[in-house]
Amino acid sequence: MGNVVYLSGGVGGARLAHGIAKAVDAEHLAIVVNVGDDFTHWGLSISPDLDTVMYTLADLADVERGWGLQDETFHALSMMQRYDAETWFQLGDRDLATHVLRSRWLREGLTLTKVTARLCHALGIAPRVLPASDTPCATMIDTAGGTLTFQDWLVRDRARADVKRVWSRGEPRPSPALLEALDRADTVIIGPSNPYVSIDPILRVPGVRERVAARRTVAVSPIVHGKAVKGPLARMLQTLAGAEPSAAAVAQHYGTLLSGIFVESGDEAAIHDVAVGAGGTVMQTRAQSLSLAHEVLAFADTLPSHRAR
Ligand code: FO1
Repeated sequence: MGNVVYLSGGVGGARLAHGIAKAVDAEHLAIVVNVGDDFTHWGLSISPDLDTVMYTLADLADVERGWGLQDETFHALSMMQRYDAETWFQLGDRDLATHVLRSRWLREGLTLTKVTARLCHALGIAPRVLPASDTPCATMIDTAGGTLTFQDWLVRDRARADVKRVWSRGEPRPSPALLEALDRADTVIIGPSNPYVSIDPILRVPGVRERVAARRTVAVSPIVHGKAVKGPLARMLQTLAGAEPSAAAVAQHYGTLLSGIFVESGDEAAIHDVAVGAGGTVMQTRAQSLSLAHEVLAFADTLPSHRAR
């Protein structure tokens, strides 16, 4: 399988990152993570998708919640409640150490890539975890009631408003490490993440889409039997693409970017112009994440190793 770049966002993306990191040697793997969810909260720089990947790879993640740390307490949060401060985004006490250190190092002038490398090194994470951009590029959600930042829409308002448009605010800039990882990649795997709010923000970073398009690229469908495993994707496909939620609708969204798509067995119907692999894509255990990683990588290896440039 050579050098692999894995694109990740959200909880589903992090789940498969765990299996990919076990299936691919660290020196042949780079995990590129969405930073469109990032925002400032309680005066701290929060990078939810980077933290979800980091905690998952370090086996510290709270598995059923999908984000934050296991064995977490929320005493700081309850004190914030007493001060009548914002508590809609639940930052745990152990989780706060990550946000405090990231915020301090960013203030000291380190890039988000460097900050992430320090945190991952301290947690004993071997593969490179690379932010999609070293500059802010916040995902914005246009709704009938106005424009919301991603976390306000998803968490504060519980994704109530229908999405009319998703866009990125800011000038995203890829790190040299990110472009070098893509230049060396033999295979790009797109995780079972929300294409609109987790993967498109990565593809919009200058230099990323054309490198992915020029390589063997396989996406893992985040829709299983017409339903999103987690989050608002099913409704977004209806409102943004006018499509009923399906693996075929996801393949349609990515279009010619993909060499192949890997779907839940039984979801192969109506997928054209792209190779289709199928297997068990729901990951409740680490064993299922590892077996899915092996199946996806084996499927990718059956596809032409490079694309017409
Ligand atoms: N998601 C929620 O739905 N509610 C929360 O209170 C919440 C807190 C939180 C704290 C730290 C963190 O890293 C992630 C957190 N998330 C929470 C998930 C976050 O909204 C992510 O952006 C989603 O997982 C989508 O990527």
